[in-house]
Amino acid sequence: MSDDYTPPQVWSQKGANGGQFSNINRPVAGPTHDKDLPVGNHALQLYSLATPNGQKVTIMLEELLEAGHDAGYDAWLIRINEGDQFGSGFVAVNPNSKIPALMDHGVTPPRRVFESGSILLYLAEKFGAFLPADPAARTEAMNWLFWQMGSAPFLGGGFGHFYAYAPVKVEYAIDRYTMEAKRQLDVLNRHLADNRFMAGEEYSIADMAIWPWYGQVVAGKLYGDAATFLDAGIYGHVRRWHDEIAARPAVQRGIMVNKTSGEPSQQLWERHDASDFQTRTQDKIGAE
Ligand SMILES: N[C@@H](CCC(=O)N[C@@H](CS)C(=O)NCC(=O)O)C(=O)O
Repeated sequence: MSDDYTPPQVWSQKGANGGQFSNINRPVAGPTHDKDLPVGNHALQLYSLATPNGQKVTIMLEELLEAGHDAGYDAWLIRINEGDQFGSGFVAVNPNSKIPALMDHGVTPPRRVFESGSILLYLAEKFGAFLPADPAARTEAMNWLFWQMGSAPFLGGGFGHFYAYAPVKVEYAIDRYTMEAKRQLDVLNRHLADNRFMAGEEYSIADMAIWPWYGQVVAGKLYGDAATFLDAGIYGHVRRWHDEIAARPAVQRGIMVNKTSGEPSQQLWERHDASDFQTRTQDKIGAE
């Protein structure tokens, strides 16, 4: 790896590039191996991992249950660093081989839903929840949901990757994506100065999409010391909004599902029943 690279006329793969995800990066789509996905007892089957994209959906499912909806679900662990997303069963649910992916067996024939924003919208419409009924507020929720889907790759794939994961620290790349991450945080901060939630007074799927990324980075929960590097203290309105949402019991449960790192008491590798939060976390399983 050097800083005087001249791209050849046609790119070709040279093998692992040494990055944190080099073992799963590949230039082609499709399955690498045959593997069926497990199916549990609930209508909704989630295949995921507790990255910010995965947490959006488990937060939504726990919020639906908390609000009394019949949204029971099984959450199965997809270990992306071991290539589970390239199994034939997973690719049939999401041809893009990325978590989260959902199957709804409550409809005939069973329906696949992929892309976290699509899953949030699907669940919001299915249960008639967390999407404002008022057309103006609903449009605002959709504006911010789509903003998140377009913007987060700059925060995660751009800033997070080059600041925390790349095998070399490239000043140009870190500079470019830090500038954009800070600009996006300022977009949110200005909006949240005048709005309690993203779509106004009502907590919605737009908040659930944005919180695990931008909320968590401001709270110092993503990419090591990124909050210090980004001078996150200046985004006070984002922090106020983060803290209000972080206090919700459904959010506290949602971020534990399919989590494989951090405090063992906060890791629920698979979720099949509400009682799993009390009985199946890694501190309890490890002690069995
Ligand atoms: N736009 C997609 C992005 C999903 C995504 O990037 N998932 C990552 C984890 S956060 C993944 O599965 N990566 C595995 C891989 O790239 O092979 C969504 O929002 O659902």
